[in-house]
Amino acid sequence: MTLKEREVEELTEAALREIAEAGTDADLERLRVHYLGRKGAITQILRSLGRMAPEQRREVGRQANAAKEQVEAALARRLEALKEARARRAAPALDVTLPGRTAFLGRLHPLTRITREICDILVHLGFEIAEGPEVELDFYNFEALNIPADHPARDMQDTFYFNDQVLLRTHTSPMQIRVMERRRPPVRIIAPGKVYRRDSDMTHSPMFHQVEGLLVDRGVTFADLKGVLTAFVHQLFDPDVGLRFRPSYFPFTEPSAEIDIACVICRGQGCRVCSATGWLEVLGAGMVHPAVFEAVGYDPEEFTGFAFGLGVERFAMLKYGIDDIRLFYDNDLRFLRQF
Ligand code: 2U9
Repeated sequence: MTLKEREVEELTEAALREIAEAGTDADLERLRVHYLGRKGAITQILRSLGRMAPEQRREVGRQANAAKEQVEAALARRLEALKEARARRAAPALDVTLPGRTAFLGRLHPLTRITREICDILVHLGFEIAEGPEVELDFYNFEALNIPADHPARDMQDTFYFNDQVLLRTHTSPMQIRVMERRRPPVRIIAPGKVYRRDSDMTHSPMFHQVEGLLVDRGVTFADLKGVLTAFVHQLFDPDVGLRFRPSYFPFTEPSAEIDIACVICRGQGCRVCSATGWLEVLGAGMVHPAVFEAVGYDPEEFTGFAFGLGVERFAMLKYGIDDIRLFYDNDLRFLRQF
């Protein structure tokens, strides 16, 4: 590097350093004149090129032109930075005394809340949660549950079919069949989830939620069913609520029962909600039918079990005193905010 070349290099470095340190527009203007003005340092070098030997002229010329461009760009950048800093200082200061913005708090849907309450109690009693498909095969939804081909539940009036084998599950029971197919007893499971039936009015929706339970082992009796379901109802509603087991019929259980609690509205006196009976039906249950065990390859001589089922919407309506099931699905905030 020649002496001249070193001089240009040092000049450029000095210019860039001074520009970076400049604090005002006037400083920058002074620097521009000093380096790029008519008598500026870089200008003078460019002017002196004509007096140089051709070899040196080419090298110093290239260097001085590059220096000019760099210094021009640095001046423009620093001018812009100073302008931005002034704008920031001019902006109104943050007023820390202003009240904060209200955060909108979400909350759980009443059906989610009650489903969790139901499942929590049953999990503490020793049941495991089992979940599975809503689109089911006829075998799991009906056949394996001892529901014969001519049963009214299989009618097109009651069930949503995709074709003659595939349907929307009408209860969560197919899940218990699937678990029993895979595992040997003891089995203690609950199956929460959406189910579908062709039904729609104030108390019926084409999609609703169930929680069903199944317990299978050696030596399980109806006394176990009564004990578990009594503990469950007492925890969910009220430890003092009256309870009665009524004989009933389901194809998949024998014997079967329906379980009523003393009306939570009138405490058994008789009102509109309990249709003047003083009782509210809350659960169906029974001892698993031997034909169901045979369908999954369990020996009904070796194992017994009980099963139960409940409608989540019905529970929520009773617990919160709601008279129209459709309120759960409208997503009207005036309704949802009450929970
Ligand atoms: C298997 C064997 C038996 C589940 C049961 C009920 C009785 C019942 C209804 C309550 C209101 C359905 O939501 S609801 O409409 N359920 O009354 N469910 S016993 O029985 C089973 C399930 C699975 C393998």
